[in-house]
Amino acid sequence: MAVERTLSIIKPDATRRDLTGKVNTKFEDGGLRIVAQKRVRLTTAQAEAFYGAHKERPFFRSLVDFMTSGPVVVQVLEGEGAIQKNRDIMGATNPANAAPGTIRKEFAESIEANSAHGSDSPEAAAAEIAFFFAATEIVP
Ligand code: IDP
Ligand code: MG
Repeated sequence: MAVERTLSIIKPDATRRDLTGKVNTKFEDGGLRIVAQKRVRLTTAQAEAFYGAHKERPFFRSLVDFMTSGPVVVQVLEGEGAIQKNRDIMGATNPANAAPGTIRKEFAESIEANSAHGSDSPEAAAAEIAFFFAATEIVP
């Protein structure tokens, strides 16, 4: 398995409850290194663009409102098979279906306010990392 990078976002429900450190511990304990990280407040335009693939979904407007409701921590995670590993550490989208010990099982408030985002493919990871970070901001 090759070393990969993936884009992670600690969502507003988690920053509001000061869970950034606990989420990061899950990543680091799971073999992912945080090679870039910044805390930002997304604008509506940024959130709409980032979730553009979901534009036709019924929850799109609510998701944009949620993602702009407070600070997020955007980060690049690096490691062996990082894209799938991050998805495994996050758990299922709906916390009701997430496995024990996952971020979403332990921390998520709802299917929408589910504490973390992770890229779902190499193509998405490359695009999402470039959306938030310049190459010079990623320090392996
Ligand atoms: P993922 O984050 O596990 O990849 P996606 O299907 O890509 O899940 O959905 C993106 C985000 O949209 C989810 O993380 C969640 O915040 C929100 N979302 C997904 N499905 C629903 C839903 O049925 N109702 C409300 N929000 C949803
Ligand atoms: Mg997704």
